[in-house]
Amino acid sequence: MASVTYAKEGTFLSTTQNIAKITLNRPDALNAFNPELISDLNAALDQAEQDNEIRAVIISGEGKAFSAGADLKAMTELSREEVQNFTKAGQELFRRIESFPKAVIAAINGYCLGGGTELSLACDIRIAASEIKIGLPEVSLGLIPAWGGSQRLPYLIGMSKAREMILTGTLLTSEEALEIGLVSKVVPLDELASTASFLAAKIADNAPIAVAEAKRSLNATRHMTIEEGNALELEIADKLAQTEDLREGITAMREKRKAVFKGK
Ligand code: DAK
Repeated sequence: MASVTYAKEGTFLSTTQNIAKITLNRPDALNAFNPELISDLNAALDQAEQDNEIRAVIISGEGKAFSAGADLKAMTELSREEVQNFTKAGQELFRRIESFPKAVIAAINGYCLGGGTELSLACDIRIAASEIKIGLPEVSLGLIPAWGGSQRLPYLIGMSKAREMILTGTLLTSEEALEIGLVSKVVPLDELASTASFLAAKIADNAPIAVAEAKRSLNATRHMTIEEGNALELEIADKLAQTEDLREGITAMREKRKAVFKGK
């Protein structure tokens, strides 16, 4: 996993190391995505998924970028078939992050361009350092945001702003990104990691099956009618009603103590 680093961390809320910190680690190429980075990020996600202690994941970038997008050098060296495979691999990776059974937070530092932005769009929460540049400049290169960006962005910020961003390829400042809801929080760079850890800790303190099912229900809104969505909520509520964690949550509330969830 040379192009990605993986660390397990504890937080102020837990003695257990229940947060996975995944860092894109190709700073010399501004963490641009090549096939190796995609494969390494998948391997890091495997580790986070299989580790029952991990309750939330933070993704960030080493150096002055979150990610400058697809590796343009690598792309020029690939055959047509390899480009297709690379595109599919990125799409699958970002779908995996979107439906990952644990919450994923993008802590965006510096440049967040093209595929970097598309990665962040697949995460549950995006927070940004105050000096970022974020956008989808693909059309300025003769491409489109083909790793799910043209599909997820309108859903997150509305079609009007999404069209403006994608068709002009304009990069936004952190304040502009906050204003349109592309990111939910902006903090000074030296507070980015601690803010991400704080959010991750809050999530990690909640009932893990409920968090995973809340993600599933939120993700379903894109393709379901309200009736179908309500049916899914009913199914999930029934499933959660059978969990030990729900009993623990209610008991702890009555006993005025902190709940200890086991993910069962
Ligand atoms: N790919 C590869 N290397 C990159 C890179 C990138 N995207 N971005 C930067 N680098 C490298 C630079 O080449 C440089 O390496 P050396 O020349 O030192 O070896 C190093 O990172 C530092 O970059 P700079 O020297 O340029 O740093 P500056 O601070 O001066 O400028 C910059 C930062 C972010 C403004 C600039 O690096 C830049 O404009 N980079 C390109 C950003 C960009 O256009 N990214 C692509 C976005 S589009 C698809 C698959 C994927 C996608 C679409 C379709 N299919 C296959 C159909 C996704 C597309 C995108 O992501």
